[in-house]
Amino acid sequence: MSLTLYGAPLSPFVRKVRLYLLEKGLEYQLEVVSPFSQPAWFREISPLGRIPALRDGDLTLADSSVICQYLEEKHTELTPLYGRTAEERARVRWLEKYADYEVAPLTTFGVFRNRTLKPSMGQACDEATVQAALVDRLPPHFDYLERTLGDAEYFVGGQPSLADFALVTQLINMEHGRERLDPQRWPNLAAHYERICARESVQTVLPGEQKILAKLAGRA
Ligand SMILES: N[C@@H](CCC(=O)N[C@@H](CS)C(=O)NCC(=O)O)C(=O)O
Repeated sequence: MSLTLYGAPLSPFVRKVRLYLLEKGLEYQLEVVSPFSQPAWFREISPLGRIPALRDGDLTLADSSVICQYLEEKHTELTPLYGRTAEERARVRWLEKYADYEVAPLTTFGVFRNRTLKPSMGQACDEATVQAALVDRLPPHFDYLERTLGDAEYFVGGQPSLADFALVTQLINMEHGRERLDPQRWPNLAAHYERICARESVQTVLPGEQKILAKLAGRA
């Protein structure tokens, strides 16, 4: 039975699941559901009204981490993306949680929402919130992530994992808000961002996102 992913391409959490599915080679169809105008039936699948949600036959699930971890356990025959040992799995989950709950509120709900989404909906950008995120609040997180990555290519176990994709998906939203990591200040992290963005999975989703961004810019 094929998988249906519900959500909108510019959501970092939807992108995380799309990258996961592409990296795993799992076929899926994207059914676009906007977080701003959801059909009534969507709450049955996602009780909190958040995207993404997934349908796999009779099973429906909400939350990007729950979805990816379900697919990981279901498809043990495919390349692991949550680490290969208990220790690696714990580190991947920690970094995924860190990206989702510490980085996302700043990169996505601070920078991207204000710079890109709000103007497209006729609302003013709160530049003070953007600057507070960029100048005060994000740097300590980037310092921690820079130290944690060190000079490794990937965060955990020498191979790509959800730790990499969960962070990069947030940084893509920051870039959609016209801000990038400073490579002088966070050279390892900036190189890691380029490395992950060069992957086929990311290159597959970005052109569609650029088209949506161009439409949003036309409305601003
Ligand atoms: N922890 C959730 C977060 C999902 C989330 O916050 N999605 C946002 C869009 S990026 C949303 O649906 N917001 C609408 C709302 O909160 O009502 C996940 O990982 O899926």
